[in-house]
Amino acid sequence: MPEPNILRIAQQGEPILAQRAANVTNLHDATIQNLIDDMQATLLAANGVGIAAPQVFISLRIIIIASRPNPRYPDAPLMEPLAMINPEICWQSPDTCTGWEGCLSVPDARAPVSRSNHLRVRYLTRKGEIIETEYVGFVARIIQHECDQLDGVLFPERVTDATEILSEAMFQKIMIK
Ligand code: K1U
Repeated sequence: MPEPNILRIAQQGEPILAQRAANVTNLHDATIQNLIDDMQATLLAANGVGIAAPQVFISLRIIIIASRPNPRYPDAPLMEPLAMINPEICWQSPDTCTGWEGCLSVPDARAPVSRSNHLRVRYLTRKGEIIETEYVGFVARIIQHECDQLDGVLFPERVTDATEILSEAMFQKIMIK
């Protein structure tokens, strides 16, 4: 198994971030398995809680979710990085909550975004098992944020009041005591 690579992260404005990513059809190929390892290593190095393949310049439907407790979401679960291949949100609750988001592809911006509280997602594991399961709270938020990125949508498009977008420094000063 090759050492994982830390990949370059596409920044807002790169055309690949505005495209709909394609389904993975060759999950067992070494190129896909290595890409999953590289995405996990890149996510860890960037200190994020999620990443989507288009963010590393690959237009395929792969996301990694790696929730952990943090100052804004102290009750968030601590997860081993979980790769979801061809994820589909098959149900999402009408009840929503607003929470702060950031994005590795939109550096130095934080803003509140309204998302469903609860969802059901179907995906393939990296071994090819079909999983259908439910998530709530911060993990549900990360999944919606990452699935949006597979459809070419970055979180600033979900912000309803542009005056609420903060720089990282102001976010830390105002929101994190
Ligand atoms: O670019 C990304 O998709 C990663 C993004 C995911 C995300 C953050 C917050 C809400 C939903 C989805 C990040 O991880 S940016 C880093 C960040 O905001 C963060 C890091 C640790 C804990 C909490 C947030």
